[in-house]
Amino acid sequence: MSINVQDCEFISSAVKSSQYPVHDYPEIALVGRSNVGKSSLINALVNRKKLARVSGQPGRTQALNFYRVDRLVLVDLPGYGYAKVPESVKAQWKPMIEGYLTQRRNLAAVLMVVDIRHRPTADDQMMAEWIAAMDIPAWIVATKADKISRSKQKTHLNQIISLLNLPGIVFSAATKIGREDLLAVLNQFIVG
Ligand SMILES: Nc1nc2c(ncn2[C@@H]2O[C@H](COP(=O)(O)OP(=O)(O)OP(=O)(O)O)[C@@H](O)[C@H]2O)c(=O)[nH]1
Ligand SMILES: [Mg+2]
Repeated sequence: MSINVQDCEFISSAVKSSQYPVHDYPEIALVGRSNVGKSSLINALVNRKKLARVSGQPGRTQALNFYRVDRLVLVDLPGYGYAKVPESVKAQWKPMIEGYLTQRRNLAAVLMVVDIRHRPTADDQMMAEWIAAMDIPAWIVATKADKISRSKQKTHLNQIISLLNLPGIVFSAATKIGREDLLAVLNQFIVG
């Protein structure tokens, strides 16, 4: 059976584990640098403009946000690697992201979102290594594909895959290219 994206809702935000929602669904976490398009990806998946909050300002998502989509929960994690965020805020992000990824029992898979136009940063490489070491399924979603030509999409994706050592898919929240591929990935985690 395939995922019913129309059946979706915002559950809650959390800045610490005691605030995580209690449920039995598998969670798919979205990690990635600030402003890469994690929240936009969620909206594109469910065909809504405003389920997840998107903004032109990087560093917008400063908490974990939980969205139920059918019998899965997507978790929008705060973006890392944005220089202009105050140190005090950055100091809170790392434990927020790492705490979630290491402790959350519901965690079933990770989607690492990167901008297809750019070479992954040192932060991205660290995150990818870290995810690989966690031993749970993970994919790179190379988004903003609408910003480059089709031929570049292929070469860039291959470069990103070889640097980060994870399987990858091309995506665009603007054109929804790759949406079906991503839904196929998510379908694997629907139980019952
Ligand atoms: N052209 C294009 N723009 C996109 C795409 N995805 C996101 N954007 C734009 O990129 C900006 C950042 O998008 P967000 O979805 O807020 O990014 P985020 O990763 O959630 O950012 P943080 O919450 O700061 O970590 C917004 O201006 C979006 O409209 C895409 O696929 N194509
Ligand atoms: Mg966001």
